[in-house]
Amino acid sequence: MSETIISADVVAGHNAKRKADLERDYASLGERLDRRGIAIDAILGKVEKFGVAIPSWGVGTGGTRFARFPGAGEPRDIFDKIEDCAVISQLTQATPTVSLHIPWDKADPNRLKQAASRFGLGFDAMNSNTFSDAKDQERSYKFGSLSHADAGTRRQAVEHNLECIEIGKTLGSKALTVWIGDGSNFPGQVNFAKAFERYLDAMREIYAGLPDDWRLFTEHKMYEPAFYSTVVQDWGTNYIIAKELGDKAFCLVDLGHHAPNVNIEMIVSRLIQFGKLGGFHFNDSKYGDDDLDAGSIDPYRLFLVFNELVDAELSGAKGFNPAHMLDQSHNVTDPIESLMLSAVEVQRAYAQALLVDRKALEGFQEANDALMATQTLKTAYRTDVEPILAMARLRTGGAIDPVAAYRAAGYRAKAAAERPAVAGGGGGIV
Ligand SMILES: [Mn+2]
Repeated sequence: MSETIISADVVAGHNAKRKADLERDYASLGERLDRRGIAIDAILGKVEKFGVAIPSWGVGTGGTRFARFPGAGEPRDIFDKIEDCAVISQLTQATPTVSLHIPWDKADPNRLKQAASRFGLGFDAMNSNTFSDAKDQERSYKFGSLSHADAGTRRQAVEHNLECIEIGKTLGSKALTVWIGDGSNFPGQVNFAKAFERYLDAMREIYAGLPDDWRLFTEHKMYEPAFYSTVVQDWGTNYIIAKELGDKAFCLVDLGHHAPNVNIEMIVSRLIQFGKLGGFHFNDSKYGDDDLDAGSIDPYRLFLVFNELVDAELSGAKGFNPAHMLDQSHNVTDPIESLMLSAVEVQRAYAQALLVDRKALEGFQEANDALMATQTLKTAYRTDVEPILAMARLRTGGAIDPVAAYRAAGYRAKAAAERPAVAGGGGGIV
């Protein structure tokens, strides 16, 4: 039995006050879904099994490009971060794994493993960092890393990624996510083709170091920190990379890494169709890589992405096994509360997508009935699935209302007393 950070009595007391209402709401929703030919318990079973990884950097207070305003009780190191992740996991029962970022989270891998397993947590994809300089690093990444003009700098970046794989092996991770900030700020600064060729060569070396049962995820981002050109700027380039590298290479889709109004769900469909969807960094944005809570700006888009995922799941798309991760960074909310709600929003989009009447949708598509086709999606999206999500939490030991339980437990105040503020803290935008 894993340890819990919030007292089990607090969670039990919280749930006891809400359980009767939840049971009524669940029964009522069950009756309405039954009329649509949907068995609520089958949806509940799928939701209970659904998990999304917490990024270790998400529990620290992030920043804007201009300033960082540290919050009370911020984690001082990776061990504090693991405790915060354990709270999220305990109350939501939707986040069984943590995704580490090296070197921010560098520590003895055996100690890390022990710290996580205390709370029943596992490790998701490892994340490398060649977009900023680590302390005592020999060569700078100011002008790039895996695509750098200097062979020694590229070598250093390759070695760093290989080290991330080594650490991940001990932790039981099965994937490496690579995002680079390489690019240029001025026309003429970089030769596009040469930079991409250097990147591919470096990635081939990293790929060669991948264990057989691992996957390599590459993450595209349309701009920033390089604003004129970016080496891995969109899903097309990302697809080329995955194709060039081989069967263990897949594309990672960070929802915030696209231009506003881009049809991300269609990108997801394309990557599924050609067997190259690796996974997600879920978040939301208004303008760019805002790293806001999942579903906070456009929950319908999150649903439409899950509509594609559920379609692939139900149709048994070959090799379909996307990794679900959050990626967000906060300045104005308590990161634990934000991450809990993001996990719930991702789960909500999944549950809603499970409600789509796919047979009817296909019929409307075949008949060119645009109005009824789109209404079929809306019917699923408009269904309030909160009783299913809350019931999943109740049945698996979480809290019916995770934020209310978290606030009642006074965890942040306790953390603030135990963790004096430190400089740095390793937040970031990824
Ligand atoms: Mn990301």
